[in-house]
Amino acid sequence: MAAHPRARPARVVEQHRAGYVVADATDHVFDVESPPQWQRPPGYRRGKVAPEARAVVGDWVLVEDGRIVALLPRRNALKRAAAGEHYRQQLIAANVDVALVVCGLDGDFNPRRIERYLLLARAEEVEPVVVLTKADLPGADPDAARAALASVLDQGVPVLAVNACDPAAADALAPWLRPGTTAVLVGSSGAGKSTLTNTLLGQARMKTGQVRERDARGRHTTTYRALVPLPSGACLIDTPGMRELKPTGEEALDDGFADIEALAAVCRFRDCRHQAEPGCAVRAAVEAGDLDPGRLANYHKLQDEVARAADRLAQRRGGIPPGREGGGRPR
Ligand SMILES: Nc1nc2c(ncn2[C@@H]2O[C@H](COP(=O)(O)OP(=O)(O)OP(=O)(O)O)[C@@H](O)[C@H]2O)c(=O)[nH]1
Ligand SMILES: [Mg+2]
Ligand SMILES: [Zn+2]
Repeated sequence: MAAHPRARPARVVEQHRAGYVVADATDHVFDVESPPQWQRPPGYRRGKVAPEARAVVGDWVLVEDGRIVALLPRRNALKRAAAGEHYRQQLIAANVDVALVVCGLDGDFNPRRIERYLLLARAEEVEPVVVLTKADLPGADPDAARAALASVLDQGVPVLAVNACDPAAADALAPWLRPGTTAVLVGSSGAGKSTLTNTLLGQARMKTGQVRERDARGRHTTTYRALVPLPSGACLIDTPGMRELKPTGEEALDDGFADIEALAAVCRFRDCRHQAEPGCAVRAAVEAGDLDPGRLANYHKLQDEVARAADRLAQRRGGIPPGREGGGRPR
């Protein structure tokens, strides 16, 4: 601050390749340049500043003379690991209270993907709400979908089925869009994130695009993240559809898989992997029909991915992965 006496706080509302758009306290919206150290010098593989140290939509920054001069501390940031050889985090949005996990009740519906989103949200203490769109389409079966998400519902995560084009969707979402709340829409391309944004806004501000007939896949219509103030007084962040959701290694499976962790606590062996060990309470629950085998498989897969990402993260930081210093976890 001392070095920038004329700097003013503003919130990042759009993020483009070339720079940012911010809004200040008077709702004045304007373009700003990034600090030079955030811009990758041509010919360099990596910029001087790590991606997570640069502003994303939802961040507060200090602006002076049309340029960002500082990133203010953030409360949290929804993130995933970026694809590629090197460990890198990709921030989706910062300073968020609620994650609206949008999934169509067409070919897009996938409980395993939803579990993945919930894992990422909880790691940052973002409250997840599952929004199943396209409930109006012939063939949509909200009851069957809710049954497939029984363990998610059991953990207190709300699951709503809506027609994203219908203003009634705004009423259904109202409890999570109170004044001062920041909510982010996440989900695959074509799930209906921008359609919901427009319905909540009461006007067609974001471009939407038809999905492919064959497999209900979207065409990546939204290409940048945007924060829009809603009439309700909440802030809503629309994002481009994501293909891949890799954990960063900072997640804990305990919250999202409390049912499996509770069963694991009574397995005969403390280090039971729930594969072929005798006295495994988790496998017994699957055999008794009390636990979805797909959910268990996803748990194993995610556990593996989180552990591997945690190793890569620790390598990058040059330390020992958190919680792995002393062998197994005590019972
Ligand atoms: N009938 C019906 N159509 C919907 C619903 N939600 C979305 N759609 C349609 O699905 C298509 C994709 O919607 P978008 O809002 O563009 O999807 P998106 O999630 O923003 O996709 P990306 O921007 O590509 O990530 C559009 O043709 C919408 O009209 C719904 O609840 N009911
Ligand atoms: Mg969109
Ligand atoms: Zn076991």
